Amino acid sequence: MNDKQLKKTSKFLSLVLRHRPELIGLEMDSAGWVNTRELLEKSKLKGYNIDFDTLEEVVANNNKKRFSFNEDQSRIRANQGHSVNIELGYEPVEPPEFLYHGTATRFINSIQRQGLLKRNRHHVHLSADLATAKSVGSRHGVPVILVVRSKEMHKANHPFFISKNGVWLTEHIPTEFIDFP
Ligand code: HQG
Repeated sequence: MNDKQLKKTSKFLSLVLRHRPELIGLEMDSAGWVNTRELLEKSKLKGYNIDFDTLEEVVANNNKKRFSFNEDQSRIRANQGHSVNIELGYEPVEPPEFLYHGTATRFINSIQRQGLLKRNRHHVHLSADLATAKSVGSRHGVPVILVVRSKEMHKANHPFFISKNGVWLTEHIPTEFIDFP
């Protein structure tokens, strides 16, 4: 399967596994898992004919490792980025000294007032490297990278989590912990 087709499949999976399972009548459990066979059957009914090999390829090769199977591959879920109300069950972990958040210049004034908000998602998303933060920011406009003093924030009792694909997550980042450029 070529990159374009894989990307299209990944986008469709992001939509149903993170945001709108009801679009294809898919049942999702409280941890975000769906039945793999049911996902394929119900996708097909809606005109997305994905076979199991393609699904495996997306899970294994998707550039951000957005999805995971359970052990016997009977269930699948998105690793992060949900807007549906589920509980991923990640354990709190101590973050590094700094984490990075890529955003767009046009949001800066508002972030200076409110801190970083999770908006539609379950968490504010952060990365451990600058390149990822820059590409995340570019999705919204002219990118700007905010440095979050994560260790200090953690010491002040804000829990941090890391998703299976290495995205750092936290509830809200007050402005006092953000270094603006
Ligand atoms: C901004 C991608 C104004 C925030 C990426 C961001 C990520 C504020 C936007 C994942 C604000 C929300 C998430 C405030 C936050 N005022 N703007 N107070 N607080 N914002 O897409 O972090 O490709 O929900 O800076 O790799 O861009 O989907 O979040 O610009 O990990 O796998 O509001 O999505 O992963 O945008 O991206 P998003 P995000 P996937």
